[in-house]
Amino acid sequence: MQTLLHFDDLQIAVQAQMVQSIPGGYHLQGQQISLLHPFGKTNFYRHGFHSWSLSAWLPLGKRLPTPVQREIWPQIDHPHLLRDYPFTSSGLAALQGPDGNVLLLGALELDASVKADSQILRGEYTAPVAAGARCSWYLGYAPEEAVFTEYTRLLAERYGERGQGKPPRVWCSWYSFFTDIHEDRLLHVLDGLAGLPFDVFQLDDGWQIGMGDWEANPKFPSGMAALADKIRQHGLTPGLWLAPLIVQPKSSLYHQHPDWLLRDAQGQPVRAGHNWGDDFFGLDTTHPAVQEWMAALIGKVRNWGFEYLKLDFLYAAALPGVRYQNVPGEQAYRQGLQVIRQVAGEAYFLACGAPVIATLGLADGLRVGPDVAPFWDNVERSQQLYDLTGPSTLNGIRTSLQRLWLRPVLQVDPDVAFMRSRFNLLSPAQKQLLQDLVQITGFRAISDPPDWLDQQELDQLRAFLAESPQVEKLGRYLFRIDDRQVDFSFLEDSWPA
Ligand code: 9PG
Repeated sequence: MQTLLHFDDLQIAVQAQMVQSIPGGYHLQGQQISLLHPFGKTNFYRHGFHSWSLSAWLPLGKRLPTPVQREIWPQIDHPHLLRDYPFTSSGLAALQGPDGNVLLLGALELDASVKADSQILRGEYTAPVAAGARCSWYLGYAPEEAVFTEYTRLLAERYGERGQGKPPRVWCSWYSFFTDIHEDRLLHVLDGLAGLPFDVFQLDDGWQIGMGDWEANPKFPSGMAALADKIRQHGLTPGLWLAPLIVQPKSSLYHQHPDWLLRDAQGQPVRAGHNWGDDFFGLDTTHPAVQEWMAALIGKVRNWGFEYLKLDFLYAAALPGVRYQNVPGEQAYRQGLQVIRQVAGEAYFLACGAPVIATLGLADGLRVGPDVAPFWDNVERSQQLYDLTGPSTLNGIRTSLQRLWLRPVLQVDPDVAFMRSRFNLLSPAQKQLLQDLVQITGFRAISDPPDWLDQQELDQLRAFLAESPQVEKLGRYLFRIDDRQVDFSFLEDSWPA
């Protein structure tokens, strides 16, 4: 049906199955929703599919080319969204009105996307919806903060809230050693952290045999339980990185259980990306044997003594494909996540590379941007391949800053801040911007080994971890931190030339 919706002076024609007025906006139903908007080439809020995917306000007139490297599309964004890039969005999208208000269309179920041009805003549940399934949407027009807050409230109502406590202060091995970690090196860092107010010591990628083979490799001769024990003896919570939903072709899982992989209509495994020198693939999380295997894996890691789990590359299980149960990608992924959440119990679960909406209510924290790096821009990837998800501080800040609205539903992780000047190409001002973003989110993670810091940097780190400044949001790009204003408006003009 076609109806006219009213928001004070604004009238919007909408095509939907059902329209109902609710406080603060409208509740719509329909597999497809079309809105005729009068805003022309206004600013569009794009929300990427998973943690690393571009989320930003972009003018509808801005032609941002599609990322070039197709082999890694899934690790950039949802392949369907990349086809009409960039004015496509996962779950929700928003348009800037001329009076300063924002029109937000947000899905309340999974597997939805929204796209826009200068006349139409169109929401769609991408997978065919089963008979009787709900296709609900929220539509609001109000000041930006209010309209996002209302949508978040509805998401929290539907999926539940987690991560209401104080976010942990984490030391993470990735942004200093990458995969070059080994037992002695980490024990040395652990000793060096004495007296610094961290909560978690988290091993990242590099401890395992491979994706699918989640056992300690020869660089960890004492085994994972012994290391977890050492971490606890130092007064810290043991944390571990895993990518439980992806497998490498060289893994034993890949050879032993080919039927556990997510496959395409031709029966080929769905490529989830390229990393560690090879393609990697996603698991079919609707398969009962996969669910059993995931439960056993998380149980094993908990038994080793790890109580902070950074689970990465999770989007792989939410890609389009043919599954044991015929459910769309995000719902299939969520089934798997429910198993993980149950076995994880009281452990802190940080989701990374994770479909955003489908993770709500199950993870305690969520990475909300691409990886940061000790340099500002990843020029080859951003300027030449038009990929704004490569590791760089600019890319990290850009997307994380436009995902802060998620904070009421879970803790938002903008990735680590750098204190070090050693092995770091960031200018003091760039380092400060990243530290400020981290303080805005309250999720403080650091990767600098204390050995790499001079005395002044160590003092800065101690203060950074010990003090929680007063933060106030003054605008889309403007914040007050204690008595300083921090301005991120350079992001409005941070697109590839
Ligand atoms: C470990 C890292 C760290 C990091 C995660 C994730 O090829 N890629 O596109 C790609 C994207 C992200 C990425 C690695 C590779 O980083 O975000 O914190 O845990 O994995 O491998």
